[in-house]
Amino acid sequence: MAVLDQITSQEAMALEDKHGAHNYHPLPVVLSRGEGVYVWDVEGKQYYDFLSAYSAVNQGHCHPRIVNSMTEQAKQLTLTSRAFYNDMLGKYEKYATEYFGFDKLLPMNTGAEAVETALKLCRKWAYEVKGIDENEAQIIVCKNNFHGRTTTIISFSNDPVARKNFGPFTNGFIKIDYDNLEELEAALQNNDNVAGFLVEPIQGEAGVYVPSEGYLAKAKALCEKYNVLFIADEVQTGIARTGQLLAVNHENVHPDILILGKALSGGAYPVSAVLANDPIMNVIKPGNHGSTFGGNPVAAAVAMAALDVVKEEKLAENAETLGQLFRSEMNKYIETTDLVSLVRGKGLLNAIVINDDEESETAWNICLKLRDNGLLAKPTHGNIIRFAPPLVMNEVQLLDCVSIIIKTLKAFEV
Ligand code: IF1
Repeated sequence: MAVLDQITSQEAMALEDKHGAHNYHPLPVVLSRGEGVYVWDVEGKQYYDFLSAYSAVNQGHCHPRIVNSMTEQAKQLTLTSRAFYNDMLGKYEKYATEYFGFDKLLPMNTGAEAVETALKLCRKWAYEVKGIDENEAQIIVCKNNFHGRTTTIISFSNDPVARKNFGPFTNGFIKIDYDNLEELEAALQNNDNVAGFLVEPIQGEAGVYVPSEGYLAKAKALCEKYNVLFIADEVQTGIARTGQLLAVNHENVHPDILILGKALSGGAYPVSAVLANDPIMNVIKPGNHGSTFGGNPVAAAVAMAALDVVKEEKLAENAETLGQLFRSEMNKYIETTDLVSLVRGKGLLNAIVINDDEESETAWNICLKLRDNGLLAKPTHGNIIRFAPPLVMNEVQLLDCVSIIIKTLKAFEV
């Protein structure tokens, strides 16, 4: 079979099953085209995309501005490595540092790489600026976190499926409850070796847990009090997803280290970044860190286009408005049923909790039925379904999606 031959959904799934590692359990739908808020399967059926590749496609599928920036740059120069300069990286670094308000940017490719970069940066700052004894630095993390899948990152995960049989693990992490300032202060005040606090402004994979109002601001203040770096993982919550450019903007928090990924490229290309001010970022010297593709010209071009689109199309404002509409419409339905216990989220990062135990198949079966009804979403854990459409959605489309979701849920009411 020639690789580009048109194949059926069944053939595509069979190929992956036979030739690919089984590291995912995808919803059985085979996509072949995307445009804006829509995707189409190989048989030509159209769907609303309500996952946005886990908030990577905030700007909509195949946004012409972003695709064009990628193809134009790809015709010119794709990769130099950092052994040499190129004419795109400095322009991108200037653009992005001014865009987010930091002195410097360290370019990487995936979110996990950016998280690893932030951890290394925080530790090096701890030894060379704060003065912690070498190899004694501790970084506080939150239980039920998700920051990626590298061995160090799963070392501080408490998800058994992500951890089992991948040891031995990396030391130097303290786990506390999310949204618990008392535990954060207790971990800070009794330990001079704390270098940083790594936190998701909203815990995405855990089930879109929005912390109490003021949590992020008070946590940042505690970090300042104890000379500890506040590290915001905005890989999923950033780039306008929650109704502000960054989720920390809801509380006017300026992190010491900012981690970006996913929609930094609009989902067109792997682009991630770590941003910090000079007193922190300048601990990094030549040879300390990097990657072959980090800061490549295509990534630079794509990221600048993707960030332009966020501002020009007012995606944060749209996410805020449509998110409020989504939650208000879902709450009206929730009042009429026992099937769904709540809807929660910020902007267009939301989730519903199915009134069933974690092990039940209900959420999965609802997502299969949503697929049949023309909308794609996927459960995070057991009984929680995340809803995260592209931020370019309009009100008519959103209300159409709400009616599909409610119609589907009603079929599961007992
Ligand atoms: C999977 C969800 C999971 C992230 C945050 C770093 C990363 C992610 C806050 C790492 C990645 C992706 C990974 C993907 C599913 C998805 C995800 F929360 F978005 F749904 F897993 F939790 N920080 N999240 O959310 O970025 O290396 O993937 O570019 O691994 O199954 P990455």
